[in-house]
Amino acid sequence: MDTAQKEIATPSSPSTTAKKNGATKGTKYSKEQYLSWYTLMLRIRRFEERALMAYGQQDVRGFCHVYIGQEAVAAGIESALIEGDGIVTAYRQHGTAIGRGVSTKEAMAELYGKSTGIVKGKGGSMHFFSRENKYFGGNGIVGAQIPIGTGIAFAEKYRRTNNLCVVMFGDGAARQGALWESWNMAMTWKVPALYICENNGYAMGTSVQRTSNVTDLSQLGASFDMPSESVDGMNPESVHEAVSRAAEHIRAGKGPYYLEIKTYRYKGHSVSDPARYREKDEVKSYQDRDPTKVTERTILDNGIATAEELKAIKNQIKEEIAEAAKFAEESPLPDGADLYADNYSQPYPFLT
Ligand SMILES: Cc1ncc(C[n+]2csc(CCOP(=O)(O)OP(=O)(O)O)c2C)c(N)n1
Ligand SMILES: [Mg+2]
Repeated sequence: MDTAQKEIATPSSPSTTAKKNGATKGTKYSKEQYLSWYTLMLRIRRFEERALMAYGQQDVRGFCHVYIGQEAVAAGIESALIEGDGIVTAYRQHGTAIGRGVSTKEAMAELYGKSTGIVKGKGGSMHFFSRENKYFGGNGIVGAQIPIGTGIAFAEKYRRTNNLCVVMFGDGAARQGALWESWNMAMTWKVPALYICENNGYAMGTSVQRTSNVTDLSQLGASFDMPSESVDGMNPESVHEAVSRAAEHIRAGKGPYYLEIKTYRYKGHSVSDPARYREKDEVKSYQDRDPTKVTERTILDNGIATAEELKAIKNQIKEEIAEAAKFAEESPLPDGADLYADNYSQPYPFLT
């Protein structure tokens, strides 16, 4: 990881957060915590704005699904986890990966398909992976990560660790059969899985209302007796609190927990979607509650930090993202000879 990035980006250590030590007067958390959320959300936002520009200029090709609007989810999850917890998610994943500690340089280089990318330019926008950061991807098949994450959680239980696996998916994936099979097994075996549905209201151009009789997606856990909550996803504080509650339950050995986190993507499904299926007012109503702005207001209104301190963070991020883009542009393309390296395979009959 980039050291410059680490200094301002690493979420507060979980113990600091859990004890809520040093909370600024009138607020729930410490200055360090608020600035950490703010910095991470801004880093993700600026990274993706720069990535969209690169796609627009055709410096980058292929798919690109941005997370803009959803940053508080990644930020609130990270601050509530402990060392060794894992995360697996879908293809709208740049923000989650950066939250895990993937540097903006490695992330940007991956979008450019360069050999310095987080998976050496072989994955692209949807398939980051970082064993070091216990980040298991990045999955392009809707819902595919749900059984994978259930298996990772099973492994934690099998190895008797105190860790859990966060298994993230969208409202569209919530209707995949893979989820129902995984949840049944996860509850039966009480594996340490935290299932998180990022309900941004749409699966490509289709709203939840058009595909689901039950539109309160927090109810989906009921038929498995899985503890479930609905959470405001436009604010890192509410996400952090819900994830902390869920993690406590899971670490006590009581099995899976499910959070439906209500959020919104400001942009279309991917770079090629003009998002004509929704009203401008709807988008604006969420932008008015923008998580970076809400957090900035909390910080300034409560005197947690000064406008100058926030300005310094903004400038640092601006510089960091410009450097990441330069790094990606100047990095070499992968060597064709590496094409078959790092592929996982076993000789038949596979499970020996
Ligand atoms: C199994 C499968 N079916 C269909 C698709 C095509 N597809 C890609 S994204 C998507 C929508 C998923 O929406 P959601 O789960 O809500 O995630 P979001 O894009 O909102 O983050 C679909 C249908 C796919 N990639 N995989
Ligand atoms: Mg969705």
